[in-house]
Amino acid sequence: MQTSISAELRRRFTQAKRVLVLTGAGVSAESGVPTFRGGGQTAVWKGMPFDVISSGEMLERNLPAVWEWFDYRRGVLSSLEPNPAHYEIAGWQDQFPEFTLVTQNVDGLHQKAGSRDVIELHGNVWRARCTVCRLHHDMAQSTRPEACPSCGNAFRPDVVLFGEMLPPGAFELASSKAAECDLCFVIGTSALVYPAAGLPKIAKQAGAYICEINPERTPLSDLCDEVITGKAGEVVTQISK
Ligand code: BV8
Repeated sequence: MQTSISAELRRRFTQAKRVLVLTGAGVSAESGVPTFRGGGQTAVWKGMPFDVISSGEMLERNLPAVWEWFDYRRGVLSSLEPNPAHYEIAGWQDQFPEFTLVTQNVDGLHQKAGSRDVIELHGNVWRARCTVCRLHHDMAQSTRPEACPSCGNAFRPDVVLFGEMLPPGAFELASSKAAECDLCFVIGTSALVYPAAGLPKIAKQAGAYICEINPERTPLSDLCDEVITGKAGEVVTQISK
C-alpha cells in the first residue's frame, strides 16, 4: 500500500505537457458531500437506491420525486465549501501547457474553487433545463420556474440520469483529451459508472502515466502505473511540493 508520492510521479509532474484529471464523489468527501458508495453502502433516498431515483426512467414516471431528490441534494450542498484538493487542482490549470479537468460530480465545487472549463460529464445540480427546448436556468440565483418561459414545458434537473446520454460533445471532448494526455490522475472515483470509467483506459492506451488517488482500490487500480492510497485533500496537495 503506497501512501507517498514516487520520485517518478514528481518527475513526470514537473515535465508533463498535457495533463488530464478525472474526479468522482471522493474528491468532495472532505467537503462533507456524501459519496454514493462508501463503506460498502449505496446511497438510498426514501428506500430507493440512488441509481433508481437518479434514473431517466424515474424522471419519465415521477418528475416531482426526482425534483425532491435534487432539491435535497442542493440543500446539502448549499452550506458546503471546496476542500484543499479542489483548490490544488484549480491551481494546476495554469501549470501545464494543456490541462483538462473532467468530473462526474454535479456539485459545482471544482468551479467554486476556481477551476475553469470543467467538463461536467453528468451535469450540475445548480442548473435546470427545459424538458423540450433544453433552455437552461441557473438554480444558484433563483428557485426553479414552474414552466419554461420560452415554450411553457416543464423544467428538469440538468443532470445526466442513469440510462440517459451524456451532454452533447462532453464525452467526445474528454476522450479526445484523454487520448492526447501524457499524465492522467484518477481521483476519488469507484470507477463503476460508464462511459466515465472508460477514460483512464483511453489515456493508458495512448501511453499516458496513470495515477490513482483513493483510500480504497478500485477496478481501475490494476491499470494504473501508480496507486496512492489516501484521501484527496491530503495527497493531491503533496504532489507539487
Ligand atoms: C449512458 C448524476 C448511454 C446524477 C450520475 C457499460 C457497462 C455497464 C453499464 C453501462 C455501460 N454503459 C452504460 C451503462 C449504464 C450506466 C452505468 O454505468 N451503470 C453502472 C452503475 C454499471 N451508465 C449510464 O446510464 C450513463 N449513460 O451510458 O447512456 C447508454 C444508456 C443505456 C445503456 C447503454 C448506454 C449515465 C451515467 C450517469 C448517471 N448519473 N450522476 C446524480 O448525481 O444523482 S452517476 C453518479 O454515480 C456520479 O456522477 C458518479 O458517476 C457515480 C458515483 O461514482 P463516484 O463518483 O465514483 O462515487 P462513489 O461514491 O461510487 O465512489 C467514491 C469513491 O471515492 C470511492 O472509491 C471511495 O473509496 C473514494 N473516496 C472516499 N473518500 C475519499 C475518496 N477518494 C479520495 N479522497 C477521499 N477523501
